Amino acid sequence: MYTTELQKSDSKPVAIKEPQELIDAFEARVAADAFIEPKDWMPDAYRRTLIRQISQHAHSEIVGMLPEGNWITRAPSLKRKTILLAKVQDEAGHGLYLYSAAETLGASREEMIDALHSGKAKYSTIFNYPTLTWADIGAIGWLVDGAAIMNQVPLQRTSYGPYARAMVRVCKEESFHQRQGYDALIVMSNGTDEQKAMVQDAIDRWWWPAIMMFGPPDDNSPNSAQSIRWRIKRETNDELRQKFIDATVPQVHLLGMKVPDPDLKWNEERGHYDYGALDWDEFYAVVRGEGPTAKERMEARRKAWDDGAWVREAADAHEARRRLKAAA
Ligand code: BYC
Repeated sequence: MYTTELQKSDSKPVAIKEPQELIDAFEARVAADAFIEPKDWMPDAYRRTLIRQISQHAHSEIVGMLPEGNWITRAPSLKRKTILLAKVQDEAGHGLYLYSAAETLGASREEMIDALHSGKAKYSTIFNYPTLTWADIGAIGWLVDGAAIMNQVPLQRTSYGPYARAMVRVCKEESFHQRQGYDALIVMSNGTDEQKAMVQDAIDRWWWPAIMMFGPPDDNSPNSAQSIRWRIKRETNDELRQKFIDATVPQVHLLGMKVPDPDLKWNEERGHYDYGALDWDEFYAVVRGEGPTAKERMEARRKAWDDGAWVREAADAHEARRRLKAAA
């Protein structure tokens, strides 16, 4: 059923049929909700889908450190500074678990980093928007990490074991991130008129990009059907988006703020909020790398990689010396 594409020297891809008994055994394990582990046989397309999704997820965590990292020195108090510092460090940890999970599928760290830096690999659209005020940092914790949790809780039951296990820890940490963001906005929304206006302005700018994080609508999501079948994705993009909106609208109201969507309305019959049309042209433009801060983000990532070269070289030299000593 599945085929592996191999590149021949004349560059024409050749489809190699995968053994049916292996496919059947794999599908039976997935259907029984058993985890697929690194040494288990898996269809090549499953492996490639996971490498794509997990590495993009890792890139999002690492690029996601930038908009918040910009605010560590400007946080309004020592307490907020320590919280933000811890949060940004957590995101680095998430990136590392995820790169390691992708490595168990045969992807190398260099390949993945190179794909990010060359613009070949995607990362979440949300990190291509600027953080203009302190309220934006609250909004990122609450809305962006909140959307991430909604997406990642089902991924704790994704069919690939190392990815599922990484998600357990990531979700615990994201839950702290979400709360600290909301807490910062509760304080501001009980503050001066100027602070309240900053909170509303942050919600106005982050609401739509946050609900776009779940990806294109289901009828325009080329990867969803297969990923759901393989139990990589456990819920569709639109299902998760709806859950997030339903959970978050009351939180906006609790802050005394408005959702910037004139079409938002509780639908008694569906038991869900109806919401207005998303600007999918904007989404695809940001996916193509045309977001407001896309260039700045990639420049910052490449610079961090180049500036860190001496650390990688020192670690390699240390390891070579250790091996030499062990062999002596
Ligand atoms: N941004 O067929 P679809 C965080 C792409 S980090 C960019 O639905 P799929 C945090 C998609 O890749 C949270 N691209 O795809 C960190 C595909 O293109 P390719 C990050 C997007 O994979 C630091 C194409 O559009 N979370 O929270 O079935 C600080 C068609 O889409 C986006 C994850 O990465 C997007 N938003 O579903 C604070 C979660 N959406 O690859 C916070 C793991 C779609 O075919 N990932 N595309 O060229 C997933 O769950 C899934 O990959 C997605 C997309 C739901 C995102």
